Amino acid sequence: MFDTRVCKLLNIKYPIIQGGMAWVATHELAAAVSEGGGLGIIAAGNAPPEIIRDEIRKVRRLTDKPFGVNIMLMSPFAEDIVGIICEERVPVVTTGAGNPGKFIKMFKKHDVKIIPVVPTVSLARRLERKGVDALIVEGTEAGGHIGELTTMTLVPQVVDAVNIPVIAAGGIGDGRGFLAALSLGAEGVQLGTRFVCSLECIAHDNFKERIVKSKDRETIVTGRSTGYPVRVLKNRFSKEYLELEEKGLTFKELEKFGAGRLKLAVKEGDITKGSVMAGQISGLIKETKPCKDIIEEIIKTAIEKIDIFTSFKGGSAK
Ligand code: TUI
Repeated sequence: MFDTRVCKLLNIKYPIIQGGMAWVATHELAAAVSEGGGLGIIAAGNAPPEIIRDEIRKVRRLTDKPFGVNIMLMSPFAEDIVGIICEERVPVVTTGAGNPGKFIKMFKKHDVKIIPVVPTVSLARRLERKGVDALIVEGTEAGGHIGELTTMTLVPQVVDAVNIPVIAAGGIGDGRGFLAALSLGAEGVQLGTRFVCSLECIAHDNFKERIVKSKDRETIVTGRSTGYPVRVLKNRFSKEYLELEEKGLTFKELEKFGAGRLKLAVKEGDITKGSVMAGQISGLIKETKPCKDIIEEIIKTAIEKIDIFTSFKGGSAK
């Protein structure tokens, strides 16, 4: 039933892709998602290239299923990471925080499938012309670095503008969100925050608990003044960051203030002074469980709910 182009392209059972979250998306999480029938992703973040080579080799020891690497294009090591992905023959690459245009030829040459995250219709069109395999269309509900438009509005606009498969991201955390995304014309989903709260994710328990305990209005966006908006959960760090933005600190000064904060939250568990990047779906997440269970529940719910559409058939719109 969920035999979409995304499953065929990526050679996976379910069209569920894990977000490429810096510090969080390690080989442990990637292997668990891939073993569960989705596509696990190792996030390169700002990590040095050799660390990522090691992560790629480690994921291969844990699973023989397809997996991918996410390149954060603002990383100083982005170009070297591209080289390693090609050398190691990684099957799939996702990109974020920029335009991967200049790397597309290199990926094609090495038979690496390329799926960029896009926040606009114009970038989606441009990248389709350059030959990318699919697009992750991410709404502003997502955690971390975000665009302006919501998933609900952006996904159908990109679906209408391109012919390649679209994967919806931002604000999806369960089977209802999955089915909604398919209704908008997406052929797969990417989940970030939901997989943070998984058993296999190496994020500190404080980080996971902060998400599990959060309510609907607990994310805010820092960095709007710098042109690099980032969605995080409210805490002392985000409050101070916003105050410094109000005072008019420059991008460089704010960058210095924010340096090392994601690692502090994810690895050390300091959820007061660290940056707890998470999406608006945080309020929906009530427990930490294995990736396999997260994936299977999504599929089970979607199959149950799909009956809603068949019941419409005999309705008044006939
Ligand atoms: O990339 C993300 N989310 C991220 S990256 C990130 S990195 C980081 N930041 C602080 C500390 C440690 C690590 C955190 N969260 N999501 C995908 C995404 N890509 N969202 C928006 C975009 C995007 C934006 C502009 C993609 C392309 C783009 O293109 C601009 C252009 O040049 O056309």
